[in-house]
Amino acid sequence: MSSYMEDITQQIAAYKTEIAAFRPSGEAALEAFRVRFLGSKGILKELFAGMKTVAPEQRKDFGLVLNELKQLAEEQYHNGREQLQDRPGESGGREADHTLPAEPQRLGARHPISLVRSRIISIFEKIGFSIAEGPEIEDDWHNFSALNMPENHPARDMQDTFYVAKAPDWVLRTHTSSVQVRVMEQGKLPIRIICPGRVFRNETISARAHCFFHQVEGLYIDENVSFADLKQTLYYFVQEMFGEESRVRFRPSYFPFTEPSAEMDISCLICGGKGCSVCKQTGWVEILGCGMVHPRLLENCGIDSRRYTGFAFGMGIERITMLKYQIRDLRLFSENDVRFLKQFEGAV
Ligand code: 2U9
Repeated sequence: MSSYMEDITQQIAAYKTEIAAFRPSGEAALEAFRVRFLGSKGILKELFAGMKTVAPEQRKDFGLVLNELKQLAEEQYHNGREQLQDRPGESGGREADHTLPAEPQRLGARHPISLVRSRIISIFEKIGFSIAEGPEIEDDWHNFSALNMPENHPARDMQDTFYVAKAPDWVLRTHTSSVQVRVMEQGKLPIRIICPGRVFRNETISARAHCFFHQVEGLYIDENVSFADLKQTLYYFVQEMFGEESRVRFRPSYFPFTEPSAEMDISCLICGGKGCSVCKQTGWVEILGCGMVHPRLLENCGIDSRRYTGFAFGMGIERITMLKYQIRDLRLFSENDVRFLKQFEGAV
């Protein structure tokens, strides 16, 4: 065998090994392979062109070897193309088809507490209430003393309240009334605010109670504010929140911060007042507490109680939400179970 034939045979063996081992890393690598071996100025073209320098008696065998090499290169090229097409992602593979319909975008759902909180806010905003917010960690004065809750009041007990520090006392606020106190202390009258926010109580967790929940409290202080204003405001709220057929009733009650005080019930949403298991056969369900602001509170905050009067109310957002959406267990609100949360998709 001539030295040219020896050299070229070795070279062909090396090409064969290289071709057989080829696995494209991406489109660019596959194209480079095609150009190198199968292109119009590629290795195979050059090898076939060299045929004429091969001795005539060896030409047939040499041709067979070259054809085999060409076939292998073509096979590897096609295998490589298939391999890239099966591979997802941008490192090669199928080009993105922009004509296909878009993948549907999954929107999350608003949390039911957030939905109801927004609804309550917009109902009161329509009649001139603005929103006030304050700290979740409060001092003794704003959470208890200013609100006519004396030293020995049971709510101050460590069993009921989370203390962050003692003497001086700092607590996780047990209601958003502390925000109203802060607004009253600013001394700008009249006041017409609602105070939404998270509150904390040292309760055993159950279907009906939790160690944190959400409140919206309201306060209206001006000259000549009466219990009739309170009743009409809350009646308007109920009609907007629960529908025009809803009826309300007020029962006398006691709170240290209001005098007189009342609890407000609405006609049962399930039976319309006929009596069922939800309303315990009474036809009524309690939704909030309210009353005329105790004159001592006004004075505590530097407001002249002979000139000004006011009403206040407080409700638990969880309670309103449970009634509105017929939710039986308060713990569902904080368990983050998507099966529960998904049910509020699309609610606004
Ligand atoms: C000031 C003056 C008066 C707020 C009020 C209630 C009655 C009440 C409860 C409802 C369910 C709390 O979430 S709940 O447990 N609230 O019954 N809240 S009157 O009275 C105030 C607040 C601030 C300065």
